[in-house]
Amino acid sequence: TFHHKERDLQYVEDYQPHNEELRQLRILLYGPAGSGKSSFVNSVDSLLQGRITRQALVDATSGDSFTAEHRLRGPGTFYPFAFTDIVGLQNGTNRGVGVEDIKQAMRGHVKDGYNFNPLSTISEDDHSYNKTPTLNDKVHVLVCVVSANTVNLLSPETLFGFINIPQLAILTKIDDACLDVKRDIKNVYMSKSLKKKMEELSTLLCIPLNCIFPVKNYHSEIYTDDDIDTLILNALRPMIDSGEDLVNRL
Ligand SMILES: Nc1nc2c(ncn2[C@@H]2O[C@H](COP(=O)(O)OP(=O)(O)OP(=O)(O)O)[C@@H](O)[C@H]2O)c(=O)[nH]1
Ligand SMILES: [Mg+2]
Repeated sequence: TFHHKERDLQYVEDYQPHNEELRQLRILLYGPAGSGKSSFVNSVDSLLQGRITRQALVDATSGDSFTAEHRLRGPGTFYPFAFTDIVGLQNGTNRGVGVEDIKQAMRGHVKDGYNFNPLSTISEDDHSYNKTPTLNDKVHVLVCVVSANTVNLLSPETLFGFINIPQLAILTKIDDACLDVKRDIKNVYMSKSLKKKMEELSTLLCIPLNCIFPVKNYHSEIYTDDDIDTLILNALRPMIDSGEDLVNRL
């Protein structure tokens, strides 16, 4: 798994949606504040640019905005996949976006600029409610972002049960959670504690273990690194593939 960087990177760079109506695959990252959503977007951007970039603001939870849109610029134009990040409701707090609203957003009913309210869900009368979503308004892949040191803080609210789009998860901050991984990221698949976290997450979210990807985000690095890139690609490729599969099934 640590030898395919060039091949996987090429695959991602060459990706074009089969369906010509699709402008971009929309990948929704949701997870608690501080779980590493913005850092993941930056990490993908850094991977693609080959240098550390800061496209999304890290540590920037501010005011009432619980969502952000991120398109990634390629050599000529934008890549045909984009990330939306949504702060999920957390245990014991009133901050974040509830599951019902996230479901509405996934179906394409929530227009850009809508201010999510943790205490109420969007109604069909709201002017930000899109009554007739098209393929391009919908979310095509749902990714749960959880930090390896806080898996158990995830609220049961985050359960989506049966939804008609592919669901994956990334486990971030694996360097923080495991000393062996901090020392050498290649130890990731040997770590018993991380394996346990991934199993916990799999049970909690009811998604199979092979849909959960350990990631170390770029957060303090000055240069990109092949091993970090490899894990990011291991997570990114299945996101693209499962989104592409979904669109072709619709
Ligand atoms: N050690 C380590 N730190 C990380 C990693 N990913 C993110 N961080 C740090 O965790 C903190 C939170 O990361 P963000 O990317 O801002 O998290 P977020 O999910 O976007 O948070 P909100 O926007 O508040 O919802 C930052 O200080 C990051 O530098 C990681 O893989 N390893
Ligand atoms: Mg963020």
